[in-house]
Amino acid sequence: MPPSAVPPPRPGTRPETRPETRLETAYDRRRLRQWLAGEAKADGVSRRHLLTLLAATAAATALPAPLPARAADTPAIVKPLPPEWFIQHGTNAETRWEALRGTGHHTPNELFFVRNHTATPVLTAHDWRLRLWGSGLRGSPGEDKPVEFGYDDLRALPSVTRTAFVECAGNGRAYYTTQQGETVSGTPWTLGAIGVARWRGVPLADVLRRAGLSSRAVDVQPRGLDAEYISGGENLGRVRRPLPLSKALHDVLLAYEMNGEPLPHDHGYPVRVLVPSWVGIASIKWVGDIEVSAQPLFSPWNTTFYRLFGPSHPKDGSAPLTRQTIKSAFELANGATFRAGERHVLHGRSWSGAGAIARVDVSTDGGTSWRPARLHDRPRPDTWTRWSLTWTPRTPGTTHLLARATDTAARTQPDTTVPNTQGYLFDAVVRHPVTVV
Ligand SMILES: Nc1nc2c(c(=O)[nH]1)N[C@H]1C(S)=C(S)[C@@H](COP(=O)(O)O)O[C@H]1N2
Ligand SMILES: [Mo]
Repeated sequence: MPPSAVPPPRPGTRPETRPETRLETAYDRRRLRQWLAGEAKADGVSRRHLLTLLAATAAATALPAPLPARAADTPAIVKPLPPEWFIQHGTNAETRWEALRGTGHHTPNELFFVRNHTATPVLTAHDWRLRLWGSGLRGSPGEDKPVEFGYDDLRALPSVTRTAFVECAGNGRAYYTTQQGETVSGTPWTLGAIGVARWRGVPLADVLRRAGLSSRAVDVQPRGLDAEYISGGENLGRVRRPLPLSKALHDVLLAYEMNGEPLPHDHGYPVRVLVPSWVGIASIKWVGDIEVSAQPLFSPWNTTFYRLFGPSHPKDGSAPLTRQTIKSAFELANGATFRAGERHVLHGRSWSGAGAIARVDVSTDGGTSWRPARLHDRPRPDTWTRWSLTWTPRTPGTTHLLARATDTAARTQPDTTVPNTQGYLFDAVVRHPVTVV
């Protein structure tokens, strides 16, 4: 985090009880409006820094009652994480690709990766409310007088079921280092920060209309009920990220079922946002409230995080990330062994945020020659396509398996990805090491 002119609230303090913070926030919000309207000079403060600052101070003053503190030894993830299924990274758990072998198109809930900024809150549907508020609703209801929906209210509305992946923007991040020699920050996921599920829920568009969506609305910002996120000593508030109204009205769900079961605690029970084809951070779990705004919204999750920074990107970063990139993975352990002279069937999956998968080419000789894989799913957007290819290795030794996908938007996986400091959106062909014995 850049140093900020406004002192961050000390962890454990209730910032909203500090009157000076309220004044600062009112001031900052006015400045932000003026600045966006071209009236304020940034006085040497970068756009990124200013946005970060405003987002952090706004968050600190607008919090629902904090959750009770968790015991220090309470695990961040509720479901079992057997080591043959998951690689643990702190509060996160990555699915092992070899564990997906033989599962169907949809990832079983028990196997689905978990990305938690803090820890899974165990909530009850009975007490849960969705609160909608802000200047983008008719009458501009404040946070203290929101439009409310209970769990049963949502379940009573017409539902939609759709298959979609949730994939972390940092999926594949480890390969920036292992394949490209780059130093990047963040969880070193290999390729297992993705899962595909059948999500059932209510279109966000229907709930927004029932809440009194105004024609002036431009952004919506769902916020999670998990604990506030503290990063670099700064309290960034609860996990939240704005979404343009156009996407919110297009295909976003308030999901309460995952593969035919109520959402598991770790995946957002009782209700999560599901934003098809976009980076995972957009799909806010344990959603508690949604700000609907007539002005653009900012949070650290669209200013500091989830933009591309680095020498090859604009000085203040790229636009906030939206669609996921294109990737492929083998349903194999790293260093899997194969008997020479025998016929093997290699299995894998490819997916893209920009369209369906049009073709997949596989190399079993480290990238020298390529053969098209057989596709097993009718390619569809927002989900992966399973594929296979036969292989009869001849000579014992180590080699690399490579898979390169092309999507219906004509994107093909490159040999290298232009790096960014936070290691997002890796899309290069991954070299999967195997041994022939
Ligand atoms: N409230 C809340 N929502 C969240 C997160 C979080 O930590 N808190 N993590 C986000 C990120 S970064 C990702 S990749 C996805 C992961 O969803 P999953 O844990 O169900 O796989 O949830 C997103 N939604
Ligand atoms: Mo993520």
